[in-house]
Amino acid sequence: MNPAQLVRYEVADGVGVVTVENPPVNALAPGMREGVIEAVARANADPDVRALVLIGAGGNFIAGADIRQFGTARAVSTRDSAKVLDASEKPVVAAIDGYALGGGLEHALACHYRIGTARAKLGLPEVTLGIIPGGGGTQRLPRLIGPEAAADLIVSGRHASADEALRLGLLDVLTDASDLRAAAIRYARSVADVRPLPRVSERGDRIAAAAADPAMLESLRKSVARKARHLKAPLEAMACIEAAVQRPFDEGLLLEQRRFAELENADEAKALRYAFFAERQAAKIPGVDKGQTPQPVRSAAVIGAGTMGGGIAIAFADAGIPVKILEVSEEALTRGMQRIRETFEARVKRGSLSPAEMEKRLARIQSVRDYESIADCDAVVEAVFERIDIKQQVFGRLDTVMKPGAVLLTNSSAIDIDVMAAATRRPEDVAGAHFFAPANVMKLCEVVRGSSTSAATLLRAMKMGRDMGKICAIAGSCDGFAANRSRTPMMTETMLMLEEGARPAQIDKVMMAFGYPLGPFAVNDISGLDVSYEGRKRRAAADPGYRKLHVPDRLVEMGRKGQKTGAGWYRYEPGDRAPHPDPVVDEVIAAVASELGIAQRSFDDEEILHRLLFASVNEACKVLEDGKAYRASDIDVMWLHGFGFPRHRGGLMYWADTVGADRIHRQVCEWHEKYGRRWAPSALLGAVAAAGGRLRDATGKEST
Ligand code: T1G
Repeated sequence: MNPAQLVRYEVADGVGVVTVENPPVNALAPGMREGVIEAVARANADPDVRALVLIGAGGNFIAGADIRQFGTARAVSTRDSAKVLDASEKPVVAAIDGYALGGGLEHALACHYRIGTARAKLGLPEVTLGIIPGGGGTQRLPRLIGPEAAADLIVSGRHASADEALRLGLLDVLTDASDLRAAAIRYARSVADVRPLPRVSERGDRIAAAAADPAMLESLRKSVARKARHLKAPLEAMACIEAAVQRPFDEGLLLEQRRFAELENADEAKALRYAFFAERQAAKIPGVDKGQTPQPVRSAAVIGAGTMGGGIAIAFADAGIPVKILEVSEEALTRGMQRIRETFEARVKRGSLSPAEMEKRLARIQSVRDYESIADCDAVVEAVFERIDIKQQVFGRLDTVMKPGAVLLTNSSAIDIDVMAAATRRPEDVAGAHFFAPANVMKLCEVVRGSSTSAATLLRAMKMGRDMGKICAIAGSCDGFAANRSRTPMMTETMLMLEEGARPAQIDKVMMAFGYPLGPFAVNDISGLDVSYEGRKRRAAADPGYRKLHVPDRLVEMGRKGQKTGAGWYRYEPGDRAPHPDPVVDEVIAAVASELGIAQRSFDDEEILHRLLFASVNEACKVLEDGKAYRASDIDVMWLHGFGFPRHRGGLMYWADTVGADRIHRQVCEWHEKYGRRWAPSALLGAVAAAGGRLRDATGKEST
């Protein structure tokens, strides 16, 4: 958009109305801040204007700085335009509908009054991008709502609802007027003569108590440090909040400015920006018109009340979508419903859900025992036992009963979508909706296209996933699809390194130091060792050269399936999820190693990290080569949201570029010589390495 059109100024009823417009979310493009500064000057110079309103066009206030411009010099910063708003001699009212985020909220904080609609969402999400608010947010927010509430908002980066914002004092008024602009003009007229102007930068009342209570700040700082884990930005934000409490406004502002500049070009911020755009890119299907708007899924069914089925049903209920859960056996259904109730009760106990809200969500989940009862649902997600014959039977039934136009989805984690599609007379309506355990917690929904899946089905499945609060990315159908297929080699190496002398606790420690919240063995204990057991048996039967994983196979055969059986890679005390290393596992490892004649040796941390992640980088390249993902960045999104890959490292392929494709390729070739065919280098990896290119820019071959 032409910068001249980004900011409109007009006078209405003696009020200067400044409207910013940059669709879709009014991100702060170059020219916008200048336009605001100019409008404030005009209004102040015009004797017929008594007050100002700052408002966004198109249902949003301002969603912050334009993230694409980060890392480049800005002629005029949010700090500058905020300063001009703050200093205006005539009162300025921010009129907030939709998003007021980052630099957007900072503009609103620099105004003298804030009026919002029920749709307003206010926040400072900068730390999620590896930076801190840089337009005075760390100084004004604590002065307006107190340091504790400010630290909560700034360090979490979350959005506050209009109700919460009103409660906190972030909004002065919540209006239910249908015309926000008119309401804001009326409000501006009503406060036009109030002097002195209530400038947030001059307020001292909300920080006075904290200034006199260093112990409070100390405990706040500790709590932020605990939550920050591997991130720098939350700690820097906290330092600025402390300055807001202890120092004059201008000094705090200077500190904020310095810290902001240091963070903006650091690796953490670059990786987090990449992740932001990778997520949005993943929502796009190449060659499919952006304008197509799929019908939302308003009612859903889940087949199977096991752990996955229950988790998916909870995710629907959490999103406000009514769901029927079908299980033919009465006993299994009762058990499944009981588990669902327990999951909600645990949340109530933790305080993250009120008992009334729990009942509302439970009421959205209806248990049924026959297929006819789900016939009218918009979508069905099959989550039964991972066996081809059972899946075929289920899809045959669904084809008979489901209304025309319903999307038929499978939560299978490995079986070819075409197998299920072939059991129906509507293969174009069949796709995968692969959730990750626990399905009500993990954000990823891998949407899997079979060879006949229509674009309309894919789009509707993606919309369903988004409406469930999930991040979706598309994979082609193949064993393991894109997410698990690219992760399997890493899991294989974790197991084989055990045979060579590494221990689960050591490997988990390395991966946690890298930034994972849990190590791969602890995660495997949660998802269940038995989940991959069947797949391995299938692969071994199909491929005589398949390298068997004796250690996990034996553990499963001993009944050690993970947390659900009280033991897996670790031992668990009843009612406790803390993993304890178990000598029984060491004995199994020693027995397998001696049977195979493998000598034991020690591993250093870098070798562990590289062996695990290079194996997966190589496989991810093969996924792209085979056309089973559209883009390398989609695989990164899958790793971030399906496997807890540390976000500040961008994603698997983004991280790989920080090591270098060439170095990875050389190492993969070396391990290929040493360990054999499972390390066969990907041609794509070789090509990117030879060209000195970036893996993150790689795209998938066009085909399924
Ligand atoms: N910059 C550039 N593009 C943006 C953008 C932004 N801030 N926000 C959204 N977009 C694009 C996005 O890429 C997508 O484009 C389209 O808008 C719709 O977004 C000084 C320095 C507002 C909650 O962190 O969190 O201000 O893919 O699909 O689900 O302190 O976008 O269609 O081409 O996400 O309805 C702070 C980031 C910056 C807000 C809307 N601001 N945005 O979610 O739609 S730091 C943010 C969001 C800052 C100051 C500092 C979300 C949203 P395309 P969408 P949505």
